[in-house]
Formats: sequence, structure tokens, C-alpha cells
Amino acid sequence: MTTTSTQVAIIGAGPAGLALASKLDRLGIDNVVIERRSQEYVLARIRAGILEQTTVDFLKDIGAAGRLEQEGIPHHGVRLAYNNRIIPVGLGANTGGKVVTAYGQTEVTKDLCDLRAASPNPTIYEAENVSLHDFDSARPYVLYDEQGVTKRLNCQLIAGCDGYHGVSRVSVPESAITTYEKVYPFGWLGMLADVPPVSPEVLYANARRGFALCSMRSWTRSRYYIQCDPDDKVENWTDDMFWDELKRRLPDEVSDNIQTGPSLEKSIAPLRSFIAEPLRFGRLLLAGDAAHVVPPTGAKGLNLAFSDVHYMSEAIETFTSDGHEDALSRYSERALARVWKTQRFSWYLTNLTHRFSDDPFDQRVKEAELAYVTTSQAGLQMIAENYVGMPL
Ligand code: RFL
Ligand code: PHB
Repeated sequence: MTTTSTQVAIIGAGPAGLALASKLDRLGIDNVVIERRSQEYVLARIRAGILEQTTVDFLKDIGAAGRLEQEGIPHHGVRLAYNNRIIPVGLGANTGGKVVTAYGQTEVTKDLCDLRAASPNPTIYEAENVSLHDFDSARPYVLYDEQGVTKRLNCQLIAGCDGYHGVSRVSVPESAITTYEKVYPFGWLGMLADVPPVSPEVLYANARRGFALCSMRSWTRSRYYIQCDPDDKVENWTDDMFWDELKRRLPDEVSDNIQTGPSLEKSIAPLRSFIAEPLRFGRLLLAGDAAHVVPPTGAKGLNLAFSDVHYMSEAIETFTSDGHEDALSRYSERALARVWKTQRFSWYLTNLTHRFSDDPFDQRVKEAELAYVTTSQAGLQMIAENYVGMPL
């Protein structure tokens, strides 16, 4: 068997894994990224679209923000809609000038892949049978198959950045991990189309027929979502059916102006809140969706992956320079504090805007809460502060 060594073995080349790899490169810490899929597959995934300022700052810091600075679209507000009304929520106005940026996760991943291509540290794509070993000791290692050959990678630390379905979290003995989970009784049907966005800011609509969301990737490319049955299938939805249902859930002034066109992509995502605690098991650290999943209402999943990586890279820098393990435990505490607050907001916004039951009482209470939060300065500030993201 071929054996190599590095300081940090990073499992997964999603945004969390690639961002961590580039940050460690900048800190002069050796690392290897091991990814199950091909690079083409990783680059084709269409997911989140809104970046918090702390995410933009992180990308600038590692040198991956060139295109983002040119093409990202700053949003100074978001919109909430209900009862045929649209209420603008000022982000800058309620947070001392903070904004979010519309820039797709697909583009972020491409920029991170381009940056990684210039790194002397390797990324192994299409690694099969990845397994994590001895992370409860000072000599952990990872085994994987590359083109049918088993390889061993010795390391000081393993960073589990392999998403919700990855191998890292499930390698931890059940007795050492506590998980919290809420599965929502609906999913999101998303559609991407080359039509100008109907709303210049992200619009979250509570409607009696169910939730709808208007977002964008550029001034010529729109991303729309509608709440759907979690077991529904994309094949059940023609483009015309999607546009018709979307329009029925939006206020008239939006649906009257929406431009429709053929879909470039349609997909259904389930909605779930999930947290695993702690984030550190000996020499294994978890980040991003490997450790927690938020429902996409609020656009926090991708941003949380970046805040984990921020805290994790600080912990790894301290650990690799002084050898003290305390830094690794502090990682878990610091990251989880932000994860729980963000989980709370995503859960709150999901409850406020989605249809959970046929009971008209539930809907009227949601409408009353929307009326309250959008007319109270404290309510508007709470939404804006959370939407732009908690400070690190
Ligand atoms: P990722 O992006 O899932 O990347 C994990 C990487 O690990 C690889 N992997 C493995 N590699 C090696 N060995 C194994 N055994 C492995 N198992 C898996 C995977 O192939 C992948 O490349 O996690 P990361 O980096 O933590 O990033 C998190 C974000 O991707 C995620 O939070 C968001 O995309 C969540 N999310 C959304 N967030 C939003 O804010 N807005 C959205 O609209 C939105 N839409 C979505 C989403 C997540 C989805 N998933 C996970 C199914 C839509 C979908 C469909
Ligand atoms: C998106 O643009 O894909 C998007 C925007 C806001 C969300 C979720 C997804 O809350």
C-alpha cells in the first residue's frame, strides 16, 4: 500500500473543504483534500445564492474574491410578502450598513477550485471507500481507493467537510455524539431560468397555498422556489405548471410583472434542521453540512460552512504551532454558539413563511406575526441582524 503524510487530511471538496484547504495553504499548513465525486460533478451542483459579509471577507482573505467583487450583486434589503402586500426590510438601515451579496454557490465553488488548482497541495477526486481511523489517538490516518489502488494518508488532524451524507460524522461512535433533528413536512422545488429577476431583492412570500421565494443569480438569471410535498418529483412539474403556481403565491404587483421562460434546471430539496454535538472528536473536527443542516429559508447553510472554517482554521493554526489540544475543543464551542443562533433564525423564518397544516388558525397567526414583526422596529432589526449574519 502507498503511504503518504500531511498535516491535515480534509474530507470533501465542497465549499467547506476547499475554503479550509486554501486558508491552510495561506497559513503554510500542509493539507490534502479527498473527494468522492469528480470535479465536474462538484462544479455542476446548484445550491445556495446569498453570501453574508463575513463569507465575502473570508473569500477576499484567501484570494478567491476577484470575480465575486466584479459580479456579486449587493442587496441592501430583503422583502417579506403576505396578504398581497410586500414589506421591504432594510438590511443596511437596520444593521449600521451591513449588506448581503447575491453570488451563487456554483460560482463560489468554481472560484475555490481555480484557487486550489494553483496550490502545491493535492486534491484527490473520485476517491472511493474513504475511511477514517485512529482519530482518538495522536496518529490518525485515512484510507481511500484511487483508481482501484488502496492508499493510506497519515496526518495530525482530519477535517470532516464531507456534507450531511458523508463518512466523517458517522465514523464517530454513537455514544460520543448527540444529534438534534427536525424534518419539515415539505420540500422546495427550485427552478433556474434565464429571465430577468422580478424582484431586485430576495423576496420571501407567505401564501395560503404555500411558501414562494424569488431570488437571482444575475440581472439576467433568476432562481425561484416554491414549497412542495417532500415526496413530489420534478417530473410532475412542467415549466408552465411551475410558473403558474409561483404566480398564484406572489402578490399581484409581482406576479403581473414576472417574466417566464424555459427552465435551465429544476430540483427538489428536502428541508431539515440538524445539529451534531460536539464538533471535535479527538483529532477529528467536523465543519459545514457534515455537522449541521439548516432549512434554506434565510440562506444560511453555505455561510455557516464558512464561519465553521474560519473558527477551525484558527484552531488548527494554534494547534499546529503549540501542540495544545485546548484550541480544538474551543473550536467546537465557538462554532456551535454561532450554529445554534443561526439554526434558530432559519427555523423561525421557515415557521413564519411556510404552510405547515390546513388549519386556517395557523395561517392567521403567521399573518399576525408578519404584521407585527414588519411594523415593529425591534422586529425589523431582529430580522435584518440575523439575515446579514451574526458577527464572528
Ligand atoms: P457539501 O457542499 O455537501 O460538500 C461536501 C462534499 O463532500 C463530498 N463527500 C465526500 N468526500 C469524500 N468521501 C466521502 N465519503 C464523501 N461524502 C461526501 C461531497 O461529494 C461534497 O463534494 O457541504 P459543505 O462544504 O459543508 O457546504 C455546505 C453547503 O453546500 C450547504 O450548506 C448548502 O448548499 C445548503 N443548501 C442551501 N443553502 C442555502 O443557503 N440556500 C440554498 O438554496 C440551498 N440549497 C442546499 C440547497 C443543500 C442541498 N443538498 C445538500 C442536498 C440544495 C440542496 C439540494
Ligand atoms: C437562492 O438564491 O438560491 C436562495 C436565496 C435565499 C434563500 C435560499 C436560496 O433563502
